[in-house]
Amino acid sequence: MFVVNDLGVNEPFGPMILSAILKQKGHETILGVIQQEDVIQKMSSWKPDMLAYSMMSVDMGDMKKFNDALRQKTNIFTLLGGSHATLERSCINDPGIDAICVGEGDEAIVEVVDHLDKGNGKDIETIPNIMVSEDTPLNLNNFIEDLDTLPFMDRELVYAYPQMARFGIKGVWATRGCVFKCPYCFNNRYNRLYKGKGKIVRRRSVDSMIRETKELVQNYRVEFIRIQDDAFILKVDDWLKEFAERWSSDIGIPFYCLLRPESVTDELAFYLKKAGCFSICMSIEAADDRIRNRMLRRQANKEQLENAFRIFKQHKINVYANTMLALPFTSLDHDIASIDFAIKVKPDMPNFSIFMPYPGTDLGDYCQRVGIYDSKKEDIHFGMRNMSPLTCFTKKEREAQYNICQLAIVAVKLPFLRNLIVNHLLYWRPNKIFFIIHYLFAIRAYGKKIFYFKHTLGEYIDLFIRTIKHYLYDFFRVSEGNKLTQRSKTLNEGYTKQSTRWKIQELEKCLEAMTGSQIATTREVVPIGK
Ligand code: B12
Ligand code: SF4
Repeated sequence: MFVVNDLGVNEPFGPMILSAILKQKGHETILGVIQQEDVIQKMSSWKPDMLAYSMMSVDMGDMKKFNDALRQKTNIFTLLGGSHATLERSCINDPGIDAICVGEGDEAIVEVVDHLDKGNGKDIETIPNIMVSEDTPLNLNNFIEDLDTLPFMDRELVYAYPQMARFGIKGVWATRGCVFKCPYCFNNRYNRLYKGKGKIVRRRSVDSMIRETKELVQNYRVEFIRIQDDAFILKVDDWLKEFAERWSSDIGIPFYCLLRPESVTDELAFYLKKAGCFSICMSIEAADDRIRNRMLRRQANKEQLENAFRIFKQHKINVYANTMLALPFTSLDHDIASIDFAIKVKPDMPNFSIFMPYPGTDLGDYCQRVGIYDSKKEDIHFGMRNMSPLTCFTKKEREAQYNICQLAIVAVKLPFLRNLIVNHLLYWRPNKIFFIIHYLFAIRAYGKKIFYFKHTLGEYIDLFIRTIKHYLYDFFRVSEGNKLTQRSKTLNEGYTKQSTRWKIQELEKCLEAMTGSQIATTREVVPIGK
């Protein structure tokens, strides 16, 4: 039984692909969703032999609560995979977890299930990518090179949930891997972990992607497609040209995908439009050149960013753009400069999120190393719409950053309100009215500009209920996540007494550390505990 924390509007591709592989080998699978059903009850009627958790770091708090309760009742074998287990491998120390899968699980999961079937669970640590304790030497399989050998995802696993089946937006994928080195992202360390184990970016054939999408369209309701790859297209090549031809003729459904701004050319936008691209996601991350290009190792300069936005406007492709706030040792002026840049380039959906120092990333580890982040897990198990867990900001700064998250979208959409927001509202106490204003602006921008399709009235109501539920869930976690732990509070008091000059020096050091290669890499290739 696969277990995920929640199902939002995006399907969990990891379990869907692993489930398809297991079914191909004759095994049976089912899904359990911690936030949506009584998984323990479902287990007692379905009687699985193994629980296969697929979790991101944000899910780990909820997952642990569930698993601890489960452990009071049963001794079922538990295997944890996904991005958290891959980068934060010390999670194997949790006595409730029997094994973790590091990296790609496509081959490993079959071997684990076979071992369990044969009753020799003891040898499981000999399976590549699997660790049963901190001392297990990490032996990784090579990256799967030919993605066409993978089966199509098991959609039924997720669409057995009626709200997922009837939702008009469905996801597909074309590539695995991303070559960029963004220090706040999983991929940078992931690639180092897999160094020498194959090509980082692998792409399935257009034919395979089209056949899977056709099957999807024949069997389920599909009005709009989300291509979930980290960076879908990097340049104009034969693959893109073939994709543009075949998607428009064989599928003909509008889609959304993610790109890097420096890859954008007029020709690339032309082929995307030709294929039927309706919207794209392309991040700004920070307006300040040094922060964007040195701390965040992004490669586009301001002109390239402006140019990319202009090109998409010309081709009538809508843009969803992320910007990160509260980066280590930055000031509110940096964040306000990011609002102003977004006002200039006018993304159709401007999203502002608080930087979270995810474990096992270069920037996350740096924050720990210099003592501005308390790794006590309560802090990180929240999304990017909480106050910053970094202790280098004053309470006033943390509140203002949080308000930017809520109100920057209003400043971008209605620039005449920019001064009111930047000079006054940002400094108000965070409140529920700002939260609701954000919800209304975001839902409209997503619905009209990014994931647009014609909804029936029933669907509008359904979507409203689902998104409001999601937001309320966030809303209550936000209040909880906004509290600093006791240790962080003490650290915070110390840091906030420091001078501006000290902060500027620390910012310089951080820029230097992220630009250079001398970054703590304890979790890289060496197995933990060695
Ligand atoms: C699509 C996506 C989403 C989607 C859907 C996520 C989902 N339900 O799967 C949405 C938009 C909801 C999302 C949200 C967020 N995401 Co996201 N997301 C991704 C993305 C781009 C692709 C995931 C994917 O489908 N990959 C393809 C599949 C095939 O790969 P996979 O899931 O990794 O599975 C493979 C292995 O991991 C393994 N595996 C996975 N599960 C299991 C289980 C078992 C038992 C085994 C054996 C193996 C195994 O085998 C699989 C096949 O090889 C990844 C980036 C990435 N490259 O993975 C980020 C990523 C997972 N997201 C990330 C983050 C941070 C977030 C957010 C917290 C951001 C935010 N806004 O706050 C939110 C969390 C929302 C929440 N729950 O509160 C981080 C996670 C970092 C971490 N340490 O956990 C990633 C890695 C990107 C990054 N910036 O580094 N995300
Ligand atoms: S481009 Fe995106 S997916 Fe790739 S490393 Fe950077 S943040 Fe991660």
